[in-house]
Amino acid sequence: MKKGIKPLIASLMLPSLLMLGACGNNTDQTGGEGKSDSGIQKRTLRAGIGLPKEHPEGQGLVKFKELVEEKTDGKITIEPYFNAQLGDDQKMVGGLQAGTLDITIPSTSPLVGTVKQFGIFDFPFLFNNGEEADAILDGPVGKKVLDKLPQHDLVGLAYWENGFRNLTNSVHPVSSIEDFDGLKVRTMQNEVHLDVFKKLGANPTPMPFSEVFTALEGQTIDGQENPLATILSNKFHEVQDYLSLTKHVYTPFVFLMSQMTWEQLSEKEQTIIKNAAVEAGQYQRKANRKANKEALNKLKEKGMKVNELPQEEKKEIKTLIQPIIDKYSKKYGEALYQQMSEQLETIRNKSE
Ligand code: KDG
Repeated sequence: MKKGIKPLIASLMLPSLLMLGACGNNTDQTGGEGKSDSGIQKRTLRAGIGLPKEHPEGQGLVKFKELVEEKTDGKITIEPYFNAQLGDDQKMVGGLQAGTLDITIPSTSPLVGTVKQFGIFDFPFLFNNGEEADAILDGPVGKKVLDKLPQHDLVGLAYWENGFRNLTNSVHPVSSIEDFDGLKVRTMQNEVHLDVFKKLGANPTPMPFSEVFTALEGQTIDGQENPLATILSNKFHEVQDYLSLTKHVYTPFVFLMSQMTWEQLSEKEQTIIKNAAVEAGQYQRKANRKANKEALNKLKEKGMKVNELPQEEKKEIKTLIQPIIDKYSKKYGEALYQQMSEQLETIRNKSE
């Protein structure tokens, strides 16, 4: 075997081996005893995310762990895995569907291949602020989308926040539509994002989050787009010179549990887990907004050249990409999109 090939194989196999470990332990805990309809059984639930522990998503998962272990007197323990140790988002979601992993909290964007309705949250410039996003996601529209998950062996317990996305690249500042021209931009595996960046003249490449830093470092792509806290906590400033404050899309996280795991839980356990996911989500949203506010100055201190995308350019982009929204709102459900638009209009009228 070629020298050096063994470490490569080992590193590729690690997420699967860890996932199998998760599967074995979980089955041991609950295998022969079946479902208890009242009490709380001793069990370990394994949760994987793609971001670092110090990112607000990681802090939210730690909060969830504390809440569950406190409310079950330690009978249920949560074992967190960070930094895509168990694989990228789609691989971890597949683990939930296969019953080899219990919990993951991905962005909704790469889930559109499973539940297409998540795609309505990917429309550019949809929300003006986090409060609007909370109202939609925690309201009837967000619930309707979560209700599609059980038919895909998944249970959605809460929405958390990834946040408003901004563009970084290593070529030049982006302050007009023309500046997108030819930029090799990594996007999430999401058809709306791909179509939008193509329409702007960029050359988009869909890629799992776990591969982005290496691709930027190797300059196989020029740029990527993410919320500021994600840019900072993943050290993208080390391989990107320019940060353009576009806030072009708001991305939710969704707290997912394997339906196989969920159905093993008693009603009491389900209530504790659900309430902990919601409470940790409120905590995570607050932490995320604080971290994103603070990240901008830290990124400037680390040498990133920062510019705003002017409002008139944003208006021009909105007009340019409207046919994409028309196309996908039909695909994802005209009535659902209409309901979301009407709820947003009501919120905005009240705030005037
Ligand atoms: O698991 C981490 C990803 O879900 C999150 O970082 C998604 O914004 C994201 C991206 O760019 O993939």
